[in-house]
Amino acid sequence: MRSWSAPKVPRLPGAGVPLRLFDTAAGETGLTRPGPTARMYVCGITPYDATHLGHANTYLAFDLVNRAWRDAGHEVHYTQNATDVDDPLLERAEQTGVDWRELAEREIELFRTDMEALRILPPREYVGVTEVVDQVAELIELLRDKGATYELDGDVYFDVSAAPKFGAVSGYPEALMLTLSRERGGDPDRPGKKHPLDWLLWRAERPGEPAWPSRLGRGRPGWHIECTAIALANLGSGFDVAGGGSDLIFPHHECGAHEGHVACGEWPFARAYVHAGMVALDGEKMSKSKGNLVFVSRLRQQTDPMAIRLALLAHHYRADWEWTSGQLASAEVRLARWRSATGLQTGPDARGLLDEVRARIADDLDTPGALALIDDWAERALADGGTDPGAPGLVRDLTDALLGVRL
Ligand code: 5CA
Ligand code: ZN
Repeated sequence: MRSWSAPKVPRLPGAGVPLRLFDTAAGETGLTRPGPTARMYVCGITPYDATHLGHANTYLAFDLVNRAWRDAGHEVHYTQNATDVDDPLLERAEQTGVDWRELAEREIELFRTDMEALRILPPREYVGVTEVVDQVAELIELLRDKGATYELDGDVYFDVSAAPKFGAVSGYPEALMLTLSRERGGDPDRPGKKHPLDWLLWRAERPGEPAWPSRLGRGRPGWHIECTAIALANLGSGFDVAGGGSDLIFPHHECGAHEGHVACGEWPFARAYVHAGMVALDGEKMSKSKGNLVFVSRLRQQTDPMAIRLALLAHHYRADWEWTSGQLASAEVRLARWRSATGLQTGPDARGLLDEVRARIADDLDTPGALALIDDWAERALADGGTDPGAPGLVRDLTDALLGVRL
C-alpha cells in the first residue's frame, strides 16, 4: 500500500550518540546495536476507527527511535502493517452496514493524514494484510512442515509445545497469559485445543466472512502471524526493534517471536521488544472497543498538530498516563514560547544544548528531560537575549530533527 509522505529532517552538526532502549524481553535498558541500516517493525492499526491519541503516542515513540538512529548516522529500514482484515473490523463493518474494505480504506487514509500532520516519518513498507495473504499462508505451511501446527475443524493452530522459549518476551506467568489471551482476541477456552495457549494461525472460511484460497484451504490469517510474515519478508530475522504499545506484549509479540523462531531457527526474532505505555481517558485505557477516544483528526481542527506532538512528548513514552485537555493548553503555551525564542535574531549559545538533548533522547527516549532543557534555553533567550546569531536556527533544527516539532 501507499505509505505517507515524509517530512524534511534537518541535518544537525556532529552526530548523535548510540541509542539505549528498554527491552521488555531483557527486562532492562540496553544499547541498540544496529548495523549501518537499522531495522524496525512497528505494529500498525486495525483500521476500524479513527486514530486516537493512544495510537499517536505509540507511533510517536517509534518516530523518536527512527530520528535518533538517523541522527547517529544510520539508515533506517522501517516496516509497518495494517490489520485490514480481522474480527473487530468485520464486526464494526457489519454493525454500521459499511463494506469492510471500504471501512479499512477510509480509516487507513485518515491515519495517513494524521501521521503526516504529526510529522511522523513514514515506513518504507506499509503493508495491508490483505495484500500478503499468500505469503502468510506460505509461512504457516513452513511452520506445519516443521511440526509446529495442528488442525482443528479446518482452522490451523500453533502448538505452543513447539516453542521452547515460550514466555521469553513477556516473562508473564501462565495464569496472566491465559487472562490476557482471553481479553485480547485469543480463544483459550475453545474445546479440542491441545493447550489453551495454542494460538490461531489460519481461520477457515465461515459463512459471510472474507476468505482467500490457499493450500491450507479457504480462509484468512490469524492475527500474530501477519506481523511475523510481514516483518520476515521485509526485514528478515534478527531485526533491531519490534515495537508497539504495551498491550501487544502478550499475546501478540510473544506469539510472533516464537513463530519467527520456529520458522527461521534463529533467536531472537527481534533483538529488542520495545513498548509504549497506554494513554487513558476517564480512568480507562483509550480503546476503540470502549469508545473513550480523543481523535487526532478532531484535535487537529482545534489546534496546531505540533502542540499535540508536544503534549505527548511531555510524557515518557513508557509511562501510562491519562489525557486531559489542560495538557494541550500547556503544550500550546510551550510551543508559543519556543517559537518566540527561536524567532529572535540571536540567542544563548546552543551547542551544549544539542549535546544534552541528544543525551536525553539516547537515554531511553527521555523526552520530558529534553523538553526541560529546551524550556531552559528558551527562558534564557527570552529573558536576557544572548549574542549567538546561529543559536535560534540551531534550536529550531534540533527540535525539528530530534523531536519532530517544527517551530
Ligand atoms: N493491528 C494491531 C497490531 S498488529 C493493533 O494492535 N491495532 S490497534 O489499532 O489496536 O493499535 C495500534 C497500536 O496502537 C498498537 O501498537 C497498540 O499497542 C497501540 N495502542 C492502542 N491503544 C492505545 C492506547 N490507549 N495508548 C497507547 N497505545 C495504544
Ligand atoms: Zn502486529
